Amino acid sequence: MNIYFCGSIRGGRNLAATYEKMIEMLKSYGKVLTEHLGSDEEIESNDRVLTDKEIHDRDLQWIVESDLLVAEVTVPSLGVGYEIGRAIEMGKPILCLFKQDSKYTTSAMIAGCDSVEMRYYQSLEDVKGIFETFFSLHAPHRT
Ligand code: 6IA
Repeated sequence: MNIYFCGSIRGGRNLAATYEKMIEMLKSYGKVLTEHLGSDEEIESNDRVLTDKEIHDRDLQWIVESDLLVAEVTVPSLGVGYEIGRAIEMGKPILCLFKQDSKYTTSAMIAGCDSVEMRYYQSLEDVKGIFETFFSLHAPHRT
């Protein structure tokens, strides 16, 4: 099971620590192709060696290779919105997570989209339950 995790980079790193914890949780369900998203150091070293085009083309190829996409959408990010749109076109199952009581509001284009499962959470304990439900539906035979 290949999992593509999306989280804001240039949109703002306010929830980077949360991404890191989500990625750790996701690893029990499969291979997280975008493990670097939880680590500022890895993103920076990535950025030093890859051009924007190389990042775009590599990430898009990973979306093609993924079985599903999990996106933390609280911090607004053009890149995350773009990845969700491309994954919708590819027919991938998509789970979007939004942190309740944050200073942000979700885009209507994500919250109102029938092709994504939009879930709101307060704690990582909530996220755990959300992942269990989502993966039991989309990856019921995992080991
Ligand atoms: O627009 P954003 O930068 O917030 O878009 C974030 C999303 O696009 C993430 O879900 C990533 O999958 C992807 N992405 C954008 N930039 C990068 C990147 N380097 N490395 C890997 N994935 C990326 C940019 C480094 C940055 C510190 C300038």
